[in-house]
Amino acid sequence: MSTEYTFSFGPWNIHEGADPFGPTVRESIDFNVKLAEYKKLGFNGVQFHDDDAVPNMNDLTPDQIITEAAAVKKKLDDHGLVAEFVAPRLWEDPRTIDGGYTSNDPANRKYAIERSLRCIDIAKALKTNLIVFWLAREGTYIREAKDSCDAVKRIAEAIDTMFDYDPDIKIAIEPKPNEPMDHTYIPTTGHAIALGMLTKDASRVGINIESAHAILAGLDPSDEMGYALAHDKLWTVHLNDQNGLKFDQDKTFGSVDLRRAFNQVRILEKYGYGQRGEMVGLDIKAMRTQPADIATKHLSNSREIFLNLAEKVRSFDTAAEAQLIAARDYEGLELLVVNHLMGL
Ligand code: XUL
Ligand code: MN
Repeated sequence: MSTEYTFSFGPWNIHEGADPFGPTVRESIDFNVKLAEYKKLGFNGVQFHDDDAVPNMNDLTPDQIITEAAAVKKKLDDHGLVAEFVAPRLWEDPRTIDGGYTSNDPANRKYAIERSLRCIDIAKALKTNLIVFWLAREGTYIREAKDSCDAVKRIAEAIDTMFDYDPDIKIAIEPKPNEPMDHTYIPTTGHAIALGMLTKDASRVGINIESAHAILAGLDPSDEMGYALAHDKLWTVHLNDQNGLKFDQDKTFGSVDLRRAFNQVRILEKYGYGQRGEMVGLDIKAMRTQPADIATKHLSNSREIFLNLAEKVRSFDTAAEAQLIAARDYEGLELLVVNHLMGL
């Protein structure tokens, strides 16, 4: 059965182009204007950070936060869009400079947990039960600064507090090995799934695999997906691409390594990803060079590349593939794949 894919991206994927060495190069686009772009670009799902939905949330009471989030839900309805997930943004506040859940300062840990509970309130108001955890600053710049055993337990305890707060939410951890920290405590899919076992309910902890993060960990994104699928834990994805080991580039899906992208689509197709409502999420930034009026092409292009690769997966000669595998003729298999991707 061919999957009818539903695509999502976050409002931060339409952005001003600032980098650590230079200022913004494009005007900020209002959230409401961005929402109007989703359908035109072929997307139905909106990914949120908590403060994408309620920008000034640290200045509001819990009730005010819920009221503002409910107003955003109404806007989604007006545009025929749905919220895919909400992620607590725990990496910008001064209290999270040295980590949120893993900060050495108990007051800062308390802030991180309270902020996460407000994130759940926003998710509920937006009618999604999925929370994504990018554990940005839950790591170290130097080994001696924190206790890694304590840190892992503290993340699990924070998850337990969130599970106690709301019986319906599920948490999809988005592992990333580095950046902004030198090392993070939950760098890979395997770490994230095992972390779930330290919580009170492992069945509520799953995975969001970002292609670039897997590549930065020196791993193949499609194998990471296979690992999560084997555990029935692949609850969402952040597809993009990455040119080697450098900063997290968030490039257009398939733009660096088409075969690596083909293999991601191939495993998603093979295991029916999307047939239980999982969305094909993108986390892609337009190049800084891209003029403002065409700074959404990275999103529609990535969607197009994904769908074209899905066709490539469906039209692959699987009989020839099986024969070559049986003969252990992997050189032959290599040529079969490359020729297929070249349209030969
Ligand atoms: C950071 C990253 C985040 C998460 C959501 O590298 O990928 O945008 O996807 O918090
Ligand atoms: Mn991401």
